Amino acid sequence: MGRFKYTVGGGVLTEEQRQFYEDNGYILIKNNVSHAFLDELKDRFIDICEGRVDTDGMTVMKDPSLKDKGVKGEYLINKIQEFLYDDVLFKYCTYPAVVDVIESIIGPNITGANSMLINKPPNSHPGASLHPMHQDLHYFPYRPAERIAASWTAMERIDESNGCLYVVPGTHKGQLYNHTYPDGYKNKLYHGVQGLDHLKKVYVIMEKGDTVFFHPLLLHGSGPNRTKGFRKAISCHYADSNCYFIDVRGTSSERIASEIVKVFANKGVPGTFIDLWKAKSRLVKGAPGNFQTMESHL
Ligand SMILES: O=C(O)CCC(=O)C(=O)O
Repeated sequence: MGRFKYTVGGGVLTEEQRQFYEDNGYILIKNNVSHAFLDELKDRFIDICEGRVDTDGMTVMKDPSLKDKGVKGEYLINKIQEFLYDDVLFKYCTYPAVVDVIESIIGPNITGANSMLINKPPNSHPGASLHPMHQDLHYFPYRPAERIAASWTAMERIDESNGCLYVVPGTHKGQLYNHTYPDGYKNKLYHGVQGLDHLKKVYVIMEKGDTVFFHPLLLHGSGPNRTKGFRKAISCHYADSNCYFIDVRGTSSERIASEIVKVFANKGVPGTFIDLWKAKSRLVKGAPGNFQTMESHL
């Protein structure tokens, strides 16, 4: 393992870039997804918002502050999840310039475990538009943490005016905190860590096509969109297919697990928390592993 604990090596990251990730828990790669491809993904998102695509298996979420405002489509939908079985959006998760970086971090056997396209529509209440500070590992019943990594690509310029992603460098080396709903507007399943606002945040200003890769214990969140435009980003969480599953009962993730199990049961998809994670995941590259034991997917 040598001096590297949080990256495997072997992909495209240089030693310096690996060292930055090791020290900070994230790495920003400029201009690594083509604008034309991002426009294709955006068109697909709009088709989904406007009901032109079968969304069976996907989760389509509405901004809670805009639900009663008479807006629809892209002006209302703030997130699409579980798109790994959508032929168009899945192409993001297999995009070589993204997967090659992921391979440097978690190794060559790669499963897409979580997928999200996050939209911040204009005119949302700031409390609903922001994403509270959190750690993604809170949501995941698989380990080890260092064999999981996220990619998050800006689909347009993202800065402090329209909902910038912020990170707290170095927190990937620390503990998994307790997460609860923040006061005020509650986006379903958006738990946050309370009481850590004093920590120094780094705002990751990104141009369209830039991608930030980060560790699942890294504290991060995003601000509200205060502009009259949209703010879109697409993200995938990847796991080494050989990650092992854990029972989160009795841990700080127990509550989110039971909320997620209920959400899926209400959609007619029964199963344990672990069953659901296996069903929503999809092999991206390399040998199948512990995620690929289900015969069916969502
Ligand atoms: O896109 C954002 O604003 C933040 C998304 C995020 O951190 C998440 O969904 O875990």
